[in-house]
This record gives sequence, C-alpha cells and structure tokens, in this order.
Amino acid sequence: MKLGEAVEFGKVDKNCPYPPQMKGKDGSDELAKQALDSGITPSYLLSKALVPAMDRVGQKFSENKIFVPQMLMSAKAMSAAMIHLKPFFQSGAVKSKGTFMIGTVKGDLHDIGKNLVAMMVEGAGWTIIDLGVDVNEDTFNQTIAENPGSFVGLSALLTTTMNNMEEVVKKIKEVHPNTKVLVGGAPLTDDFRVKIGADYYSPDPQGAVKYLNEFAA
Ligand code: B1M
Repeated sequence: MKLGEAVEFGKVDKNCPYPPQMKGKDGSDELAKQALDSGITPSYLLSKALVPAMDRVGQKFSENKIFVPQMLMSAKAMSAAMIHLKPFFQSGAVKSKGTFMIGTVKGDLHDIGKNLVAMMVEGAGWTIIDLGVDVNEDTFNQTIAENPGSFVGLSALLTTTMNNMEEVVKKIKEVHPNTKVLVGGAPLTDDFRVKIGADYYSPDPQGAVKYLNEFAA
C-alpha cells in the first residue's frame, strides 16, 4: 500500500522535498485522506499500513540501514496520517466516563503509540489529559492531585526507560496508592508490570480501553 511506503520512507506530504526519489508524489497526508475518503477503515489503515511501516523502519534502524533523521521523518509522516484518523476515533459521548491522563515516561521521547492510545481512549468517551513525553513522577503526582479519581497511563519504548517507568510507578503509588496505573509500550510484558507494581498492562490501545471501561462512571 502506497501509504505504508510514504511512512516508511518519510514522505510527509506532496510539497515535502524528502525523500528525493519521491519528489512531487503524494505523501502520507494526502494518501491517508484519500484512503479514508475511499471508504477504507481507520483500523485497517493502522493495522495493515501504518504500524507495519513503522516496524519496517525499526527493523532497518536495527540493521544500520537508516539513522535517526530518517526515523524522525517516518515519525512525522506517521503523525501526518494520524491527524486524519483522529476524528474517526472521537465519539459523540456526552457524559465523560472519567479522566485518563497519559504520558511517555521520563527519558523517553517516543509519542506515536502514546498518541494512539490517547486517541482511542478519548474515542471511547474518556476525558484525556495528555502530559506529553519525558514526563517525571512529580508531574504525574501533581496532575493526579489536581484531578482526583483519574486513571494514569504510562508509555515506554526503550529498554532503558522501562527502568524509569518502575521509578515513576513507585512514586505514584507512594503518594496516591489508590490510583490505577496502566502501562504499555513495545518492550513491556505482563511480568514486568507485576514486578513494578502497576495495575494493568496492555500491549495495545484496545486493551487499555477495555480495562478502563470496567471502571467507567
Ligand atoms: Co526510536 N527506538 N529511538 N525513535 N524508534 C525504537 C523504539 C527501537 C526499537 C528501534 C530499533 O532499534 N529497532 C529502539 C529501542 C531499542 C530498545 O530500547 N530496545 C529505538 C532507539 C534505540 C531510539 C534512540 C535511542 C536512537 C538514538 O538516538 N540512537 C532514540 C531515543 C530517543 C529518546 O526517546 N530518548 C530514538 C529516537 C526515535 C525518534 C525520535 C527518531 C522516533 C520517535 C518519534 C516520535 O515518537 N515522535 C523513533 C521511532 C519512530 C522509533 C520506531 C521506528 C517506531 C516507534 C513507533 O512509533 N512505533 C521504533 C521501532 C519500532 O517500534 N518498531 C523505535 C509505532 C507505534 C504505533 O507503536 O509505539 O510500540 P508503539 O505503540 C504501540 C504499542 O506499544 C502500544 O500501543 C501502540 C499502538 O499499538 N502502546 C501502549 C504504547 N504505549 C502504550 C501505553 C498503554 C497501552 C499500550 O497504556 C498506557
């Protein structure tokens, strides 16, 4: 699928001069819109084009075939496509089911997966507080204090920042022991979740929604 290629090679939109071999061609911005207009579902685009494209990017990075700048262009292209998916995940729910705050833990700048989780949880009727990336325990604790009863989601994509996640969970639980903390991100496992004392691990946004909905107001 052309959209997957645009993300894999970092072609953001038609005007984007990068990569030179795709000059003048549509980028992920135009291709995502065209695909949705033609009736392809957002879930299909995510699972068959966008996420596999990012996996190919990760694979090439591991093999030293591409470097950080190329990975960054792919991330930009992915984000340009996600802008078109967002309205499809927003629901018309009048009453919020509760508040879910989410952030990528300190030291970690990956935000695509976190943004997808936020988008889908919002679509399921929850109020979202997106704390962004590189978020430390103090920011989480302060935001929980300002939003009592809220649920917390932590994302980590690096094996190094999994350790930071452990610290963040510990500090949250010290200050707000009753707050439910949900964790996710590619290198995590449920065993790790148990080890760090978080309440739930989900490998994907759908699992996060399912868990949160058990507590819906
Ligand atoms: Co980085 N990076 N990166 N990177 N990057 C990975 C993660 C890596 C696996 C690539 C590789 O080597 N194969 C590798 C980590 C290795 C490791 O630790 N084991 C890596 C590395 C090494 C690095 C740097 C250290 C590189 C360097 O500088 N030398 C550096 C670190 C910077 C930092 O964070 N401090 C770095 C930088 C970057 C960019 C900035 C260039 C860019 C990120 C841009 C951005 O996010 N805005 C980037 C990218 C794009 C990637 C890959 C290619 C793609 C990540 C992604 O967006 N995936 C990635 C390789 C890969 O994942 N295949 C890689 C798509 C996204 C939809 O999936 O984020 O897994 P994911 O989210 C999923 C699930 O995990 C889950 O749901 C999502 C949807 O299904 N999920 C949750 C995520 N959070 C959740 C929370 C939940 C529940 C589910 O509940 C709360």
